[in-house]
Amino acid sequence: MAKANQYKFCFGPWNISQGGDPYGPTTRPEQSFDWKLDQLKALGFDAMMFHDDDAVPDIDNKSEKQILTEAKELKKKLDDAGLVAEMVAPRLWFSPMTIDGGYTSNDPKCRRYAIDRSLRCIDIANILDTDILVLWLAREGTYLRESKSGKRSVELMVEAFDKMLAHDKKIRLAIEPKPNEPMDHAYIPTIGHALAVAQLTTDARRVGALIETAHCILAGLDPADEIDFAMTFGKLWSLHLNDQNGLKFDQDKPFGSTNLRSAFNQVRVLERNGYGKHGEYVCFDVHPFRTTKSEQTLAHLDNSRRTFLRLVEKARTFDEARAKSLIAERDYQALDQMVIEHLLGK
Ligand code: GLO
Ligand code: MG
Repeated sequence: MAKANQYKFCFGPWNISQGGDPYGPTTRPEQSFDWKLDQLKALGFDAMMFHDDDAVPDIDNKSEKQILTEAKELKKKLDDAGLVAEMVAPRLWFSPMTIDGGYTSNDPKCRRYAIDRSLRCIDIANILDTDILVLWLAREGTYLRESKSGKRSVELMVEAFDKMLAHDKKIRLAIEPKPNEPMDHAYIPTIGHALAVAQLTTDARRVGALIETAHCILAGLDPADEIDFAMTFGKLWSLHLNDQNGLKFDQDKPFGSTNLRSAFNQVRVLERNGYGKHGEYVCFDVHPFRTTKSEQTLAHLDNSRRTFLRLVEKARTFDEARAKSLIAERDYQALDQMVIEHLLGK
């Protein structure tokens, strides 16, 4: 198996979830943040991802000073555990102020709230010593096409991104595109959209992307191609590997759970493009199944990493020379079978 130290791994506290869905209550008890951090360490992961309110709970009811104090306490806790923060993300989809979107809300007071909260989130990122602010633009879209203007919404997002870039000269914005859910349609549905919007900002070099497997599939796209596209621009700064069975709600299944060949192709392009060489992490944005019992509440994380590492080995032992000659002969039939047999093993 490929050695774990060739890639660095992380997950977020929300990835140890309780199994609640819109049709039924939770099926596992909630665990404390400290317990989750201990498990991350025990599993041998390297970093944790944070929403701003994972780092500073109840953030909206705290003063700026209190936010900074609590962020410093968290930093100490991470240092003591020998762990780091991979990124911080403003959770702009819970508050009553973001019901109709954050940066693209039709209400200027709500837009102000979204920007202010994002700037506080950058302050937290500074204290936690990460330069990545992840922007999953959950409610930047519409339920009703006539309720917002697409052009105006893009302009509002660029305005908001510019304020963040000006607030801190080192922060990098990693846009996490998703085509739908919770909204009917989102304004930045794919990596292409994210990188195009980056060009409109005052410092395009500091606006890049995070790719999530499930989000690409929900957009009807091939996650490996999306990864290749972002890496061609040097803009893949983080990664949420998971899996998704077709066009439905966002499932966040373990990596490789639905389509092993697609997972192999994602790993292969990561290998080919040298993902991780500039310190990027492999993050698993996965959830336990609702049916998972408490005793197995961490298995989806460990399993995703196991599958990833097995696929790294598959990518490294793939007969590239033979593949090249089959490509030259345009014998894609044989190439297809070669991939299948390689994945099936001896
Ligand atoms: C949901 C997203 C979500 C984000 C996380 C970080 O579909 O994938 O899990 O990755 O909130 O911003
Ligand atoms: Mg994600």
